Amino acid sequence: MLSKKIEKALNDQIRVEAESSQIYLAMACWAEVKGLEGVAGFMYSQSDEEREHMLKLVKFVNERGGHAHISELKAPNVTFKSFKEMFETLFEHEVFVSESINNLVHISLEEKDYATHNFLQWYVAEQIEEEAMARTILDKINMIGNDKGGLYLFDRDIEQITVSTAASDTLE
Ligand code: OFO
Repeated sequence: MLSKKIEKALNDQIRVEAESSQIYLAMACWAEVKGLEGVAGFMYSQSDEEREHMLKLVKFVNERGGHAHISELKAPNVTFKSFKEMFETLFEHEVFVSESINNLVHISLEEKDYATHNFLQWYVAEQIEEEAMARTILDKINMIGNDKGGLYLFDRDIEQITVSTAASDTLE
């Protein structure tokens, strides 16, 4: 059974994951209308992943005697000055999500809710991956600079970018 405090914190995280999904969906649309098909594909799948992160939390809350709360969401940014700015935003957003997960882990320990603590470890590992991936992408973007040919190759190859981290093995 979830304490009220944990239930509220998990519901706040459900909203964060849902907003993440919207943020990346807006990025996918921006990239698609700019003709960056690869970047758009990458963002569409990031958006789907965030929805899965949200659903995993929804099911966990409901299965543990709580009630997952589906709320209104903040409207995401829909335009960007450059694709570099877009990926910087993605990176900053993932850092924010990691802080939010860390805060949740902290509350689970305070509440002595070890089942929730255990459940959250998947998110801790996932955030290591997502931050590493965003950092790798930003490094590549900085290398490209204003080179149009570089951007063409980046757009072609982005969906193949995978990052292997020490946390990879713990993820499904
Ligand atoms: Fe990319 O954040 Fe979900 O967990």
